[in-house]
Amino acid sequence: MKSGFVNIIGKPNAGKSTLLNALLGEKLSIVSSKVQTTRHRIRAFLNSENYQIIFSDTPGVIEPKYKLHEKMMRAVTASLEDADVCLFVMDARDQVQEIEGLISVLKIKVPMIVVLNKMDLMGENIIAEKKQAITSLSGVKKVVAVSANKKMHIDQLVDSIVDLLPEGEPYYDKDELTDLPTKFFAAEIIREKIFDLYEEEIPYQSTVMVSKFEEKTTLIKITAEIVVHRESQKAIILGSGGVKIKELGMRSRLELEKFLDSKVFLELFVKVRNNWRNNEIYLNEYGY
Ligand SMILES: Nc1nc2c(ncn2[C@@H]2O[C@H](COP(=O)(O)OP(=O)(O)OP(=O)(O)O)[C@@H](O)[C@H]2O)c(=O)[nH]1
Ligand SMILES: [Mg+2]
Repeated sequence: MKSGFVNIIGKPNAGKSTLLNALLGEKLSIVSSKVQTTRHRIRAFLNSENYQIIFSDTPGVIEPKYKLHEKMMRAVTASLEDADVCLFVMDARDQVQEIEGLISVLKIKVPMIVVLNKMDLMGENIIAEKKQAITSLSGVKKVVAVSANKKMHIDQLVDSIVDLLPEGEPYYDKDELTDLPTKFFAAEIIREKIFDLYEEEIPYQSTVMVSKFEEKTTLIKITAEIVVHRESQKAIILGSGGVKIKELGMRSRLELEKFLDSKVFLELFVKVRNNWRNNEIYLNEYGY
């Protein structure tokens, strides 16, 4: 039996969360075409007869500009220290030199697999060239080219991970998929829809908190609060005559029903909390 901790890191938008979902065969971590979607470390387990892999998806590596960013980067640094294997995910379109720089800044000490993601966007020759260039970088044990959203070469990647895992018994119950509460994922799903539906600063200056999660006999009743920086942003979230928030509610509810495999009644409220991203008390309250 092999078991161990595998942390997924890389630049924003490299496809880390898409990769986690592909590895699990289940959508757990939220994904968007915008950068800085993931804000928390998300732990999830992949079990088989002879291994248990505990994956951590993490926020993209960035230079912190406000307190929320600092907390996001703490999730990354923590994940560098407690892994058995590190999956460094890069977009196949990124320059090798840039990735080399980032790897050396991060001082990764555990065995590292570089995942050349989005291989579907590049020609085979370029992928082969990049693979070779990265293989020679110090600390790199293996390079695997994949497409996370087309689910190409995912099995190959799992095999490479298992090769590097230490022998050991499972850490978590085999029936569990994650150690985070369902309420957390409910809030994340709504946040994903905010990333899809709103532009500019709105996704970055808002967060979602589930204040009530009640399992009734025929449905789950969820009450969530969307928190923004300013009154003007509240108006944007609502949209004229409330059309935007209605759309947000509908998209969120459909995805929540899929995730929870139950009918959902969803109630959304919008709250203004001036500059919450820089306020320690609010950040704590919202789970950061
Ligand atoms: N073409 C292509 N697009 C991909 C692939 N994997 C992910 N994407 C897209 O890349 C974008 C970013 O994906 P995410 O999984 O949210 O990236 P991330 O690294 O988790 O981003 P942050 O959480 O912001 O750090 C989304 O639009 C994905 O659909 C891939 O293999 N091929
Ligand atoms: Mg992500």
